[in-house]
Amino acid sequence: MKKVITYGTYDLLHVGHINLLRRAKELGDYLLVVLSSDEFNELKGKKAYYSYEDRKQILEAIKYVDEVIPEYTWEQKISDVQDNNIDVFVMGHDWEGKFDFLKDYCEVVYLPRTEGISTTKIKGDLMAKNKEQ
Ligand code: C2G
Repeated sequence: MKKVITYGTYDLLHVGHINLLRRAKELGDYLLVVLSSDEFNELKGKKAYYSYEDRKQILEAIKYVDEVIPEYTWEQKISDVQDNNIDVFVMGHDWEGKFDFLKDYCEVVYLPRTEGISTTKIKGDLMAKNKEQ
């Protein structure tokens, strides 16, 4: 069984996330998503709208996703890959090169992002709409 791993906050789920998860799953047979905890989001300078538990439940409902575990630190990736017998690490190309150290442990793939959509854009558009009303 070829196991794939990817990481993220996955807040306010949108087609960019779904496109990433679908293509990640296509690279293997099992997709493990390591989901940023609320505390780790603070480290990343992100404030998710949905709690970790809600974001986890939403991800677990996606047919491409086989398992969701928490991301607490930047440093857990090597042990995550080893402990879960991962074959392929996947991230969007906004992270191009940042995780190449994992090439000693598994294949590393950066996929093109979906243009024109992001959680930040969604939040901004909603705020602008509210101001218009
Ligand atoms: N993504 C994408 N297209 C978009 C938006 C996001 O392909 N329009 C991808 C990102 O490249 C990432 C995944 O969807 O691979 C999740 O995006 P985020 O939730 O923003 O994740 P991020 O904050 O980049 O977390 O340790 C790594 C970090 O946890 C990555």
